[in-house]
Amino acid sequence: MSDCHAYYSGPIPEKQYHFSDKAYSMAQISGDMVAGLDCPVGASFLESAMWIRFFGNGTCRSDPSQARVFRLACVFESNGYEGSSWRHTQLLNRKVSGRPKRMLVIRAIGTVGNYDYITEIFLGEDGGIQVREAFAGYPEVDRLFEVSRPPNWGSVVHAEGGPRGHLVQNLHSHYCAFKVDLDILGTVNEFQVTKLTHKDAVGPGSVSQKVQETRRVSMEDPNMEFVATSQAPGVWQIVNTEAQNRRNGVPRGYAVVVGSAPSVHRYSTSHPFAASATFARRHLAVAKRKDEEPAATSVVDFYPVTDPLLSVDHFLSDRESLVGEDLVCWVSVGKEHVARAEDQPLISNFAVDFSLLPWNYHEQNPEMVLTMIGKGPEALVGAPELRR
Ligand SMILES: [Cu+2]
Repeated sequence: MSDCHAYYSGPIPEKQYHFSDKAYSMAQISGDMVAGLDCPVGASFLESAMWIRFFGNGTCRSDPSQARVFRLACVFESNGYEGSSWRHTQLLNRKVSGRPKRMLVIRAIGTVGNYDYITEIFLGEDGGIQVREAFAGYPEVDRLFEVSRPPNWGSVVHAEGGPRGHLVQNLHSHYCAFKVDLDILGTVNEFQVTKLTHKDAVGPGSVSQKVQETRRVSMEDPNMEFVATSQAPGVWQIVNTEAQNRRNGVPRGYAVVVGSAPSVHRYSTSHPFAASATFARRHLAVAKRKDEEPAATSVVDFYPVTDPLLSVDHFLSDRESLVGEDLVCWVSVGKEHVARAEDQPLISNFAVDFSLLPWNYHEQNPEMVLTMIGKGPEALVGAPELRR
């Protein structure tokens, strides 16, 4: 994860504010992860160093020489709790076979103040990787004393009036940037997009039908915004054209699939938040990998800026070739947070996610050769049953 941003609305435009949560280190004000709450009892915990200490008078000190260890992450195996990875009922005899969904789970929790960020990576047996970012904690609020009509910059979550005013939870968003440095069988890769469109009817009596079209994206372009939307479904994938799948002859690759309700920030490019938030204009940007482009944002670009040190738009603006190159996917997943009464006093954790799925990488479903429940689709129907 490269950064998480939050953009808050306000009662007047001048009271809008935003957070680059990387500025809070995403780790140094965290607490230890708890067995039985954050991870199953028996999970392996990974420790890291914490060198910021808080004192009772509200001050804090950063002193690496006084660092202590804390439980930053855990790793465990999830064995079938999410159902099956594949399942089949044989139509003729209704016998069932399948493979319980087993995953290696890596979970880390970073606190930034009011929110805890729960970052999870699920490694599946088919080579698929799901990345999930869950938000936990409490949103920022403001007060409103006169309510002639509901505020459009947030939701009243506690109507009290009087000297304390009404409590309004500001409309805000969460956008997290991930750097996905995919190397498909080496670093000579390219980026392909498959789009679903509709082909017109060819003549009287004919009807239109949907078709799939795959094209290569040959160069970086800051104006190209890959946004997962129901209006333009498709597949984004990084492939190695020199490594063909032996079964179907197409390039082996991995797809980037946005899994959660898609949202991108809709600020105009002139908005003060927009310059350091170009990653969140789209779900995916693909750029040539460079050492001088290590992260989607810079920690010093906290406040509104016109010329950020790091910006996905800048990465794309030199329009370099994406063909036969070492590529990086900048993936952004996020959510607009409209308040509900149940957000008080603490929200229920909610998550956004994306997946990296093998796409013609394997010759067939690799999980079919693993131990299964039942006898398997081929063994389920014997010759005697077919004769019956
Ligand atoms: Cu929120």
